[in-house]
Amino acid sequence: MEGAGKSTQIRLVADALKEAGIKPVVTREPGGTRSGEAIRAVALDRDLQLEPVAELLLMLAARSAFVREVVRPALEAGRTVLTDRYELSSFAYQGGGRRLPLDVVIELNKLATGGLSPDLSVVLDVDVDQGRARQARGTADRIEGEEGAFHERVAAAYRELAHSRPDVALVDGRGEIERVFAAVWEALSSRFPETFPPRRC
Ligand code: T5A
Repeated sequence: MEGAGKSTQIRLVADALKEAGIKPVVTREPGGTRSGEAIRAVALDRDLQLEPVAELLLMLAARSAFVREVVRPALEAGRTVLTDRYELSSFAYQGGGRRLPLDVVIELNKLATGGLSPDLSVVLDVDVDQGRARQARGTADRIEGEEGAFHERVAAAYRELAHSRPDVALVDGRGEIERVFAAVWEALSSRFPETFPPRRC
């Protein structure tokens, strides 16, 4: 969700991994490649009007390059990849928020990723207004600037996905940064203790 603290938490997880001797590949979506950053600029340009389908296809075009240029080579080299947003954002924003049929979004996403899904997606759950208040900096981009009802649909879709999929962990993102980090690490550590060893936060 917007302003939920993803960038903050991914930085903390990356730092903790480095302390444990693992240097992760940290990246973000849309973006992470030259073409992806160019697509990001278009997709988030508040001066453009885009149909929901066009928005989805832009996200998927960026993802296709991202998987080919960043994620697959990193995994093949044995690296751990942490990404700030991935396919779950399309399911929640373009499926839930824009009301595109979720089964179609999922199928098209498979085409873009070649079926490469994350081992785990962590969703930071915050109240929509709280997240947007945290973001209060500069001008809102095209998607951030959507009405509250849109963001509520996105949040509801994330919660639904978290409840229905075992590869999604829902973490309460409302507390202090360190407390949220402890919960994020626990979600990772309980599933993948060799990569994310238990720690006393
Ligand atoms: N999108 C993306 C789609 O529609 N479909 C897709 O398929 C994909 C991949 C991307 C946009 O694209 C859309 C969704 C998005 O609208 P983005 O930049 O990735 O945009 O997403 P944003 O949510 O806009 O990212 P932000 O950087 O604004 O939010 P973060 O990363 O969630 O939050 P963060 O960590 O930067 O924190 C924001 C502020 O809150 C503070 C931080 O210090 C910072 O000031 N903060 C806290 N304050 C109090 N308590 C805490 N626990 C805090 N955690 C962080």
